[in-house]
Amino acid sequence: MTEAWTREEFEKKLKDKGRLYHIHHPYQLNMNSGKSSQEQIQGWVANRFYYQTTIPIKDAAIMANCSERDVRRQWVQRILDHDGVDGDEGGIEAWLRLGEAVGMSRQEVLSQEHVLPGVRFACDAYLNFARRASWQEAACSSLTELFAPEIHQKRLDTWPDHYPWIDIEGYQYFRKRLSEARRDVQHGLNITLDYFKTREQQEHALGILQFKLDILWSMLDAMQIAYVYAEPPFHSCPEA
Ligand code: AHQ
Repeated sequence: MTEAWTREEFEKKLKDKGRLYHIHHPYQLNMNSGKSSQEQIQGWVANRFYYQTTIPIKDAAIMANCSERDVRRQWVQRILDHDGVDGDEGGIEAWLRLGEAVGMSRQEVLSQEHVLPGVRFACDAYLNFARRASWQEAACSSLTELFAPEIHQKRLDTWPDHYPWIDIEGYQYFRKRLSEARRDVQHGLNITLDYFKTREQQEHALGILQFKLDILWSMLDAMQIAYVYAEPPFHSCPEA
């Protein structure tokens, strides 16, 4: 029987997965180094809007599976952060403002007309996982946010100089996630370290985190093919 990792070893194994985070994806590298066109930035914002609107539904699915009041009292904040409350419009509204800041109308972003099949499938896979898995497994899948503050900070540090045409009001979402992600991920990490105890369970948790890394990577793959290689879905099909 392989011995379980200590809590510290397990946490390090989870954090070592950061090596595969989508901050290293060519699409993300291009955006952060100023190489992206307005169309590529708009494509990313419009496609990531589908991911953003999926998150609170995913979190509600986790809450629906969770019988522990103390966990729900904390987890509910994630939904409010995205959907908003009186006095704070929330992340989905902030993302719509990002859409306007990069030159799209709210309606164009809300219409989902730009959402690529690969992005939709990846986001729907995340939501369906959260509905079907235990709430502890779904909490574990949110741990990609261990690496999110760095990616939000990188955008805030690099995009204003690279893309002066983007209205800086649009960056409010990234600023807001810096603190929200740090708070959320501490809760998700504690749930994960407490719940996955045997070596087999710990390895399973690493597999769940890899699944979520695959989701984030696949979303950018779809955008890379459509907006960088200029080979959008069905581009090679005969004209109607
Ligand atoms: O804006 C993001 C966000 O609200 C969340 C929630 C969290 C989850 O529950 O899976 N993950 C996540 C992420 C957000 N932004 C992504 C980005 O690159 O801007 C990163 C993503 C994540 O790391 O999972």
